[in-house]
Amino acid sequence: MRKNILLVSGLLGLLTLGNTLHAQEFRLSPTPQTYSVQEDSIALPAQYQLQTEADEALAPASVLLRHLLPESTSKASFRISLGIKGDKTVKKYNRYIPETAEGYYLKIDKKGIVIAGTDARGAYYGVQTLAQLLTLDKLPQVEITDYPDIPYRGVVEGFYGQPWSHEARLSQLDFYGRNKMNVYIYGPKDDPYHSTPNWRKPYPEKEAKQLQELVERAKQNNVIFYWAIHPGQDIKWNDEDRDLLLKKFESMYDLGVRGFAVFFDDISGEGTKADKQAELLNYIDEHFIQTKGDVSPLIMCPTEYNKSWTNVEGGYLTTLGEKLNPDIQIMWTGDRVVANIDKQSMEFINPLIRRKAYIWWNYPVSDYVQDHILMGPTYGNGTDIKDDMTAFVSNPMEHAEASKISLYSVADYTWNLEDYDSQASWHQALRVLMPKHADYLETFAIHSSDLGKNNHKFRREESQNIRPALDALCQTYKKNGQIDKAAFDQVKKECEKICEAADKLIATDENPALTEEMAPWLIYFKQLGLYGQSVLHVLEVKQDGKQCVKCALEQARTQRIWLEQTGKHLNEKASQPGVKCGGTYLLPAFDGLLEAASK
Ligand code: 14T
Repeated sequence: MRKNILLVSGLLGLLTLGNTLHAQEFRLSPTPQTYSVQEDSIALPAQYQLQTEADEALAPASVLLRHLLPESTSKASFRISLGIKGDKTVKKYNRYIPETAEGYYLKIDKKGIVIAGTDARGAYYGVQTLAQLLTLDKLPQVEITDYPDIPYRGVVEGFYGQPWSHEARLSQLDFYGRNKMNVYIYGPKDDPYHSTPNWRKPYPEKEAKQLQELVERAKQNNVIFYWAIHPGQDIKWNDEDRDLLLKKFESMYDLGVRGFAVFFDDISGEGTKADKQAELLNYIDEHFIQTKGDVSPLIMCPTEYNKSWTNVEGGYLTTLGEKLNPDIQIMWTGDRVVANIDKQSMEFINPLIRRKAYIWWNYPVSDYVQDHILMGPTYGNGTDIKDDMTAFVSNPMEHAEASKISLYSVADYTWNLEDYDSQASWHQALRVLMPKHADYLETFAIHSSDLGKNNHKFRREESQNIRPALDALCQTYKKNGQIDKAAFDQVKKECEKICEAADKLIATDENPALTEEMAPWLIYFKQLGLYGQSVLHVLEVKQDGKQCVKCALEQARTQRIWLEQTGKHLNEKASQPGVKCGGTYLLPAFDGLLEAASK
């Protein structure tokens, strides 16, 4: 399969992988900007000679390369050159190296491999692309010129609820490195040392040590670790609190942190004043960020962080735009708290804040719909806004591993907006998370996509694969009691698939962290599949007239109670207790059929 594709693409010459190849076929992700491949692949040489500069910034790239290809010797004729624009090792290729920050040029041919980065992170991304190509049986002869559309891409752990575990965070940072995301912002609302009341206090020893470990892991993955503080609910605008905040930042700096953020979201009272916020932030910028010299630009989240909460006449954002030092980044969630971002939303905010907004995308965060788990495709953001923002970070679910479905696609989207294909990216994400159970995972995910009715009026497509059959079956049956045979068979098959997927996913050890997070929903999902089957059984029994209709009805109604009770008693401590999936089309369709059959 793979070889055919490479042959075809070889004939096509230049292509962008994302457009040409489909799910289950080989794709590089994030989708490279330009890519060409020769017809014949090469066998991976047993040994090679590594040529690179001893540059500390290149360490993550060369460590990764040596990990991928351990057999380096000084004698082999096959050469791998790894370097940064200006290095002797890649001098011959200078003109092919992209201008854009974090770009790289990667060339593989019979003589060797060249990985030439625009900068150290670019070189690292070149090696990450090579890592993906090395999963093929043979190495394709490629030439790739690649760079990100958005300068800062990543994740803000900014949700309410159970913060991610230390293990989950370590795994996330590796995932970001592999997928070319360069930002992780630490800001879980329910860490008391991030927010009120303890933002002034240093972390206890154990937490401090873990944060230090995270910073180290981020560095290995070329991810900038930002630590955010959320002081607004009780901050006093005096020198004492200002100095306490700086002291806290200083203690985080000592743990290795080189990126800082101040969040003023979701607060009331004194803390919301724009001029006071600006004064404090400029002070931090001038007396901490800039004096350190090795710290990334300061990030702030405003109190009016979305359009629906913005009172333009009130002047809050105008004040920030005018007063905040130009190098301070301002976050923005779009037209609403939870919203997709498009050209219009960018054209509203950028002039107001007099800089390009730092997008905080509130998806797949589920802290306001905790009875749902959001596993569907990632779609809806504009593909024409790459020049309108400095950053795009996603706020995920408290379910870290499940969030990777969406984060994988966020990485793909933010790297190359125009070539982003949400369906293909979703399919590939499912394969990355559970290679051997991807089809089962897809069955669960397609019915676990929508959020249900919610305060933010944010909805997602759900059960798209079976909607036409469900509609046909329900319509005909409700109209004249007839069964649309083709639709019936399709729905029946889907119910079987649901039960089988639930069984396989609960039992597999392929990705234990993911199974653990999905478990409450899988238990419900199985009952949903059984309920569907019991409803279809009623329709059949009623039609053939041979079996006891009353018994079948009784059975289906009991199964409905099992479903209800299962859903209610799982995830009971959440602020939206219980679990739900298939709630948008499957369950209403089954209920409707059962009601019609009861008449
Ligand atoms: F900072 C912001 F950009 C932001 O989105 N803040 C919070 C965030 O921590 C949370 O995860 C997200 C989704 O629930 O929304 C914001 O929190 C809210 C939003 C509300 F509309 C909290 C209360 C609200 F009423």
